[in-house]
Amino acid sequence: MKKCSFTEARFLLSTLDEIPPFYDKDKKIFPEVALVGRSNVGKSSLINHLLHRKKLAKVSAKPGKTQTINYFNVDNQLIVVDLPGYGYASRSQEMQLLWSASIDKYFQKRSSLSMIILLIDSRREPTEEDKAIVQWAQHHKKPLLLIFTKSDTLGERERKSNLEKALHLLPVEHTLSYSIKDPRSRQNLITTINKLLHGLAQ
Ligand SMILES: Nc1nc2c(ncn2[C@@H]2O[C@H](COP(=O)(O)OP(=O)(O)OP(=O)(O)O)[C@@H](O)[C@H]2O)c(=O)[nH]1
Ligand SMILES: [Mg+2]
Repeated sequence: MKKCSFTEARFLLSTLDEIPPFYDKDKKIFPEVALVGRSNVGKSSLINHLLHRKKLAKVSAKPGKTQTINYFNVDNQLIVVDLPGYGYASRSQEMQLLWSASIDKYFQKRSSLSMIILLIDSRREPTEEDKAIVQWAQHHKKPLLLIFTKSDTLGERERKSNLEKALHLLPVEHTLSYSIKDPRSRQNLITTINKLLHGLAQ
């Protein structure tokens, strides 16, 4: 895959159903990068920031905004996937079960899944679900990037100490801190995604 510049993005589909992978015009499967993490961690905001589009993914100050799996085509090179967040207790149990089943199914069945981006709020401790995602990625040898979101909400010292604590619980090789208020976050993320996807192709 050539380097992806994240210049052009287009919404493809919003569903909880299992769907076939997306193909390019030469019938090659597009690699997929999925963003996962607890509700309100900032997945949809990060997608809008990364793709330079204010309202491509739905964002809310209240948890539980993204209720389906959303697929976006980026530069006709890869697919970015916005998943519903987990751990949102006020949602009905039925919806929670439906979401966790859909996320599980996505991870188990999606042959085009090439990279997982797990988001953790810089201010919060990782959860059991976060641990399960890390274990799943490591077991299935999927490239995994851990992103500490909302880094602008903490001072440098607190941010670093939280990061160290989280890495103790989630021993992950590739990490980034991210703020949608900092354009450098976006550039670092683009470089890292390209590096991890390229490593995969070698
Ligand atoms: N200060 C700050 N706030 C952020 C940042 N990223 C996201 N937020 C805020 O966090 C809230 C939740 O953002 P979303 O992007 O909707 O979170 P989500 O993970 O998609 O949530 P679900 O769809 O419920 O899973 C919004 O109020 C955002 O404005 C950030 O870098 N800094
Ligand atoms: Mg969302």
